[in-house]
Amino acid sequence: MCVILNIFPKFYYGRQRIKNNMKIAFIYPPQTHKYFEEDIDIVSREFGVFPPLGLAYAAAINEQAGNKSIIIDANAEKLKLSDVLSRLRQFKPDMLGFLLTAYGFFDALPWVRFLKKETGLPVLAGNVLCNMYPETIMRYPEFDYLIIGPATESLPLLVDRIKKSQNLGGISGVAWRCDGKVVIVNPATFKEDFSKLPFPARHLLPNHRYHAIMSKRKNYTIMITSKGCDSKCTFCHIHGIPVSFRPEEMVVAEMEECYLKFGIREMDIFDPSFTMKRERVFKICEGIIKKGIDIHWACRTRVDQVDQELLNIMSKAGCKRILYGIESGVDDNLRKMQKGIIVNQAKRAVDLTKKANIKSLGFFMLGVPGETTETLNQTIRYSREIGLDYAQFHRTMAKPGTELSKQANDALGYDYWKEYISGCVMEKRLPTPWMYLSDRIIQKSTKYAYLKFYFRPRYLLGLIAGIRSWHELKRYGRSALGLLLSRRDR
Ligand code: B12
Repeated sequence: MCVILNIFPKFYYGRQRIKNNMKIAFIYPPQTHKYFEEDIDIVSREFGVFPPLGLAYAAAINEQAGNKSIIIDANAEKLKLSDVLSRLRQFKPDMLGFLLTAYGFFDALPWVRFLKKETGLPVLAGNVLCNMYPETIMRYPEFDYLIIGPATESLPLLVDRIKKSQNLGGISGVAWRCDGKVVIVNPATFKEDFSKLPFPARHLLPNHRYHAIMSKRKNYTIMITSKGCDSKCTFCHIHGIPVSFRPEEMVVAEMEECYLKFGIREMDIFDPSFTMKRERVFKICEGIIKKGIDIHWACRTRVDQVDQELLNIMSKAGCKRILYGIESGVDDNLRKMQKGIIVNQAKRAVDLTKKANIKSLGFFMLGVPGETTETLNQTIRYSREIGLDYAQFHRTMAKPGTELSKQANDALGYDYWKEYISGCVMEKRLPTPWMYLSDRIIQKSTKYAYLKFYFRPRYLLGLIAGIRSWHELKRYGRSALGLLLSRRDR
């Protein structure tokens, strides 16, 4: 029989056994740059301070079920462990919650260890890493419960059973310990039902703390209106996530809530491809315009998923920036990474975007399958030729769950991400068997690409003319200096 008995921590000694509501403290530790990240160090550090959306969803789901949540964003608030402890003493939680990503696992682990030891509280974790490697994570005795996949149904059920000290059997999408053994029950589906998912608990976030390097207004936030993607790019694992959409009226309602309740005036829509469903975007934009929501927003999409009519209405609805996955200036490269576009489509999308009075940012990947010195230079040149307002250059890295990571694992002879999370291998760059160029060349080219793009005199003048605040100026200044002076090979 497995009954949950470990919810009587030091904080609660002598309290009644069955609680009416469960208090969960969701904690986001400071995030550090990692050697295997696709962004170079300076870009990663200066890119912005973003809300931990996954935690905000989990906190909202817990509240919707009649429980209490707080979010301690130690990353944005620059809190130390001692600060977190004193907030926990005030809130008196029953459980601690952490968001686990492959990149952030070893940022979170020491915090989990310390806070669990100090409070004696059980630890719950969720997010993309728990979906991929639940068994590996549960080998760490610090983790008591994992949510695997969407949390909307599993989290309230889990919490309810824990509250009543009942057996956890029969709940899907959860991992836990039972008589010293780990039990993992996969979810029935990984598809997120956005119509049941509450809005993220922004009332628990320090909204005034967030910003992106390009943001111009405060408060700033990020938002998700869909999950998954129907493209099959080899460097991305998102196509493994079933596609699902937040209903249009709910998207508009969430934006309105951001505007009215949280003073949000700028947001980044982080969907992999916001314009995947054209009619949906029209409805969302019409809703924003009708309600007069004065939020400037940005979104990410594919260059083959925009047209003039769509861009015009997006512009009218407050869209100020579109971040396009252009990836390469070489058709053969695009084909090898199964991007499903050709080079000319990027130029067309940027032109149309400009006509709609929206700025465009191009994401480029250096060191992609088949890359040579010539193709590398061709891509760097191309980034300057198509009239982009901003560009971001990524080293091609084998992210967990991607086709590229399979190739890297084959070259290594083991599953790097699994071993990394297990603590058996160090943080390092992964092999790139899909091309001949060395890591050093890609690193140097990435920095060179930034310098070539951003340090053009005419471009710099335009950028400075568009600066609206002292903070913005400081952010750009710091990034520029960092780029010029950085010597660290990260
Ligand atoms: C928003 C976002 C961010 C935000 C917020 C972080 C977050 N995860 O909340 C910011 C900007 C901070 C961010 C940063 C990064 N991100 Co990010 N991010 C996303 C994005 C676009 C959406 C996540 C989201 O909110 N989805 C919507 C919600 C509803 O779904 P969900 O995340 O699956 O959450 C549900 C459950 O998992 C669960 N849940 C989630 N968290 C928790 C926590 C607890 C305690 C519980 C109980 C449950 C729970 O509840 C939710 C509701 O069901 C995804 C891509 C995508 N479209 O999924 C990438 C993604 C997760 N990010 C990714 C990466 C790589 C990064 C960075 C490393 C980027 C970088 N180079 O700096 C950093 C890492 C930061 C870190 N250490 O956490 C990768 C992860 C790759 C991987 N395989 O591990 C993804 C998949 C993008 C990609 N193209 O590959 N990211």
